[in-house]
Amino acid sequence: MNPIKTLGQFIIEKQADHPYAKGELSRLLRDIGIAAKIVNREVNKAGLVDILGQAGSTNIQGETQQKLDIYANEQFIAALKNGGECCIVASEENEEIVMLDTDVSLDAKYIVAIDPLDGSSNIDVNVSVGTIFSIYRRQSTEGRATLDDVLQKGVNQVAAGYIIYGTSTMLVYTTGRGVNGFTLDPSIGEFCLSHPEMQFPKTGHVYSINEGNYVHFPQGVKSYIKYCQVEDPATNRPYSSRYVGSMIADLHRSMIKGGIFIYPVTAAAPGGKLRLVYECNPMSFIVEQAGGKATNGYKKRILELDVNSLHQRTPIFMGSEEMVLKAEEFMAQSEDLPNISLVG
Ligand code: AHM
Ligand code: MG
Repeated sequence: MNPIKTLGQFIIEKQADHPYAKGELSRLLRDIGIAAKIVNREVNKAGLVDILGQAGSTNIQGETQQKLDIYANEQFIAALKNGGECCIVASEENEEIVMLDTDVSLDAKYIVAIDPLDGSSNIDVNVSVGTIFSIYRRQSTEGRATLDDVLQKGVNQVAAGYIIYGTSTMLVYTTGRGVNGFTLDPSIGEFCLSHPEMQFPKTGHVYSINEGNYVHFPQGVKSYIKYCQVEDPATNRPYSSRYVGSMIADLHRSMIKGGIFIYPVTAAAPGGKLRLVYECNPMSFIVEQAGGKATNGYKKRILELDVNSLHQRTPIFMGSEEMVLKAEEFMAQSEDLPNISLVG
């Protein structure tokens, strides 16, 4: 029987690969792991909301119920504040950056960008949701860190990961040396290494896109969808269509089975819907580290896009390399480039 390796043990082992590391990043990852377990506990009880009380109401203990995405945001920020390794949190839930004003946090050298509960509309229907995080090193050397320290290109990420609260709960992360996945064993309350060195299959036969928006897609996306639906046994077509509506779940499936996830520009979202800093950059870092490809559909790596604002959006095409390249071919053939700067 193989011995279990916990996330904590794995992080310490990996730290030994960097003889000069002082352990700050390891502690930061550990803090995120702890907050993930707390959020997991609440997400698992979400179905009890009718018994325990809706958001905004008061539960049986007299505590006011919170929306889970706000709860998750507070838990991650509190864990990062207590840990003292992070000076700024940039979150989907906060309009502005959150400065962590403790004595130790002021000099901390890491910045964390986070989407505390992505796909949260799926909670009401008991479908997987997740947390996405991204870690940068602070660039400024004097005074307090600022928004400029947050607005770094994705290539500067030191680490990134996601937690998927699904049929089982998993934490998947990279520090730029491959991608490893850990499954939460509820009986011992630990994330245990279950998916070492995750790799995207080079190609797949599942495409993932909100096809309800079809009429509003650029011609290149429409042509690619039609390509996916044509019968061609040699390339395993027609492909299957799967769309959970939680990017983490759709991407996680693609990483294990092969596939492509697309959220293009649409008429309703002319710059794309998904956010660069805390959704697309971290997922793209993981995708590339697992041998996949992540671009804006116009042959530009997501990780190289300029970051101009905290809640900036981008179209995204990511997944198995050959599928992304094929989709980009169709994009390049069509003339209707969107009226936004996508070249970064
Ligand atoms: P959210 O951050 O408001 O939860 O939105 C992000 C989610 C992604 O997880 C998912 O891929 C996408 O929005 C689904 O959007 P749509 O319903 O437009 O297809
Ligand atoms: Mg989100």
